[in-house]
Amino acid sequence: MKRRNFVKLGALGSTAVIVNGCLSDNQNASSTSKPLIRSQNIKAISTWNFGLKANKVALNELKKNSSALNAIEKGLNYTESDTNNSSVGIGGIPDENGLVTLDACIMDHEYNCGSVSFLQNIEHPISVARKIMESTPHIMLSGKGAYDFAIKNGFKHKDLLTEESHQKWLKWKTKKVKSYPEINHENHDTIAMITIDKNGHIAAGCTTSGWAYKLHGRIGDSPIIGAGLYVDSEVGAACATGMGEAVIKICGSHTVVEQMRNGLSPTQACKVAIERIKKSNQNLAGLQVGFIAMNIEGKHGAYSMYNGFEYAHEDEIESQLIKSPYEFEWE
Ligand code: SD4
Repeated sequence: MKRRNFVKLGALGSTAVIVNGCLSDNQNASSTSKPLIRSQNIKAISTWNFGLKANKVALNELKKNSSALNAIEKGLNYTESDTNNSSVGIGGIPDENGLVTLDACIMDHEYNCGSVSFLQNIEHPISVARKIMESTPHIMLSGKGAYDFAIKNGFKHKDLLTEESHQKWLKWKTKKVKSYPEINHENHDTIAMITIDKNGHIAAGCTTSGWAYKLHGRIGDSPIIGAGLYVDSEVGAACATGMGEAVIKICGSHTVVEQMRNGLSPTQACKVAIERIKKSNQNLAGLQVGFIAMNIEGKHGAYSMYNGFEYAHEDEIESQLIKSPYEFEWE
């Protein structure tokens, strides 16, 4: 990781937001004294700029009266197949051994969830996670077991390492001092998505090839229910992106949902989780984490440790890329 200085923004963090019209005061409207009204306006939010395209696919699904869960799967399948994205599915940056290993999980409005970790050679880990959720008594399958399950259930073996990712890995491998790329949308990030359907049901999913050049066998937060994502139909949903180790330590997405349960807005709730990450890590240099959240009223927000995080929002009226408020700024 390239070392750079960072400056604390403190209270400024939440106000130094470059807003694209969405993180306005109505984001702070929910309170314990006012019951939440379940939104029936279809919408999708997802992490990073590649979320724009995935949201469109999800919205098309929701417009057909399909479920929030179907929209998650279709939207994330799109990104998994997109070779331009180097951190999810095909074209994902490999681990230190040059192998693309994938983590994903999915959750619906009834606490049903499924997850795969350390999965190789399967194009659509999110669909395998859903299959586990819907056809087994289990929640998580990992490694070869997950792969065998996928093949048995009709998924096809596929080489996920593109020539471009392979070349980058070869270059990285020959470096004397191995450094890990900074976390940004070009080299290291998950797509995580939250959707609401016409019935007001909320669902979430995330899928990733994880930390670039990670140790072989490393599993991040993205397949861990409560860390990578969490859904509670009484409250809303949250998802994480960034340094998975930091997210796991604080059960990040569950923390965000519980803060919304206590009356905080999605943005405020995400901020509380980032503050907890600050407390639970001594070295914050380069430790980028971003959370997105949506409550059952359809209000949404995000918060990240550093500048640079953004999320995509789409409903029947507009499609936007929204810059997240953040705690620290890279100098
Ligand atoms: C992980 N949070 O594996 C995931 C994915 C990621 O930046 O790379 N996020 O830690």
